[in-house]
Amino acid sequence: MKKEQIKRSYQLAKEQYAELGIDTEKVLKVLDQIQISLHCWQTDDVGGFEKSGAELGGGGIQVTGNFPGKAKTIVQMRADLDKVMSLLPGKQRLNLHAIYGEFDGKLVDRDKIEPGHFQGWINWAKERGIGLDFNCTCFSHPLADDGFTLSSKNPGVRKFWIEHTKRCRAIGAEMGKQLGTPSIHNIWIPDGSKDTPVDRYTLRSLLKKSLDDIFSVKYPKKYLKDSIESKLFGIGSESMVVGSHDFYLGYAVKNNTMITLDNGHFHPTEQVGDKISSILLFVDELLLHLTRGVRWDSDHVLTLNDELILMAQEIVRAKALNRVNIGLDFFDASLNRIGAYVIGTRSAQIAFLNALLEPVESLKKFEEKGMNFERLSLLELMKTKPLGAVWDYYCLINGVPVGHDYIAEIEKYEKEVLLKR
Ligand code: RNT
Ligand code: ZN
Repeated sequence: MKKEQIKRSYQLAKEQYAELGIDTEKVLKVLDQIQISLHCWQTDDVGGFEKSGAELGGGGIQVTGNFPGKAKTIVQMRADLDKVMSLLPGKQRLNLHAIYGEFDGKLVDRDKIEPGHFQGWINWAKERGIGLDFNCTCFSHPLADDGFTLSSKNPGVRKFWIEHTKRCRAIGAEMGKQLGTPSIHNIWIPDGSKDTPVDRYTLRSLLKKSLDDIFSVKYPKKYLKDSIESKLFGIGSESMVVGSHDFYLGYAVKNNTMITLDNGHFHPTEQVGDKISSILLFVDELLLHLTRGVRWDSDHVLTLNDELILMAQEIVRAKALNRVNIGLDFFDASLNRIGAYVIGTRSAQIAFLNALLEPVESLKKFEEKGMNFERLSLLELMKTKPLGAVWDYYCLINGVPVGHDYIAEIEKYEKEVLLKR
């Protein structure tokens, strides 16, 4: 796209928003502050580097497709992430899983991992001036094969995963300490059952006990922040998931941890956007796993749909940007993986830009006066305002490809790098 055209379009858009009392320059400054934690696992289909050719195994999550170019080594993964970041305006963070350590070809079991295995990533992040987030990996492992980890009735299995998770929190805290920005450690476990269990209470009390043990180790909030992630169902856990939303919401409120809202983890007719204003009244901070649920799958590439738009609006309307940590969680191997990242991350950024461009004060005034027709019409009118012109300008001033220009960049990377792997 031509620079002059982008600038001209922005100028006109700026005037339109100004008429509604919105200062686009200020909005772009706020957008600059919004960091998105990129989930490293879209580059390699959640395989990890524990042993070569590792694949996602069980745990109720699945990657479909075999598009060429999957990252097979840490070097390739880092190159891909650099490419992704070069195509995104603003500054992001990186979200790692425990299976992405540098194990030098040795088999280091999950209950033996240490901060040293992640020093390379810390250095990598330091060079780029970005923060790191972390996750225990309680799936793709023989001790997770029967579908239970932290809630297992087998004390040895439970002990193994408790030790793993404790070590992961220690690794996260080290990341936060060295990088000067707290690392968020997120716990998601696959535990659940395909068929109807009769003793849910015992399973959930075991999970509670395991979490109490894990969180008995304290870290300063400036190094580590803890979050817990619920799910409605997964493949193989259709009838019951131990870590349900009720379970974790209760746990988070009582123990003052963050809660992770993965919007692919709820009933399709539930609005995750609606949950934000409730949960924020009872926990200090939230973590989002932005994704797109499609029928049974919770992990399609994020797009700018109603769900995402509402989530961003609810956060901005509640003036809660500083209490919501934004992460992504999708994995699709049926298309160019770099492209998937760029589409998903840009969609998240556009959703927040859209929310920041909303004339909230005018809308609130209508609402307070019971002027419901006026409120609805303004909400509808906002849908056709020149959001794209502001977004294009934001990309331009950030020196990243504007509009569809990133397609050619990704095609070039596919030809020169991905197809040669
Ligand atoms: C699974 C959860 C979880 C994982 C990642 C890999 O349903 O969403 O967050 O996707 O940790
Ligand atoms: Zn998730």
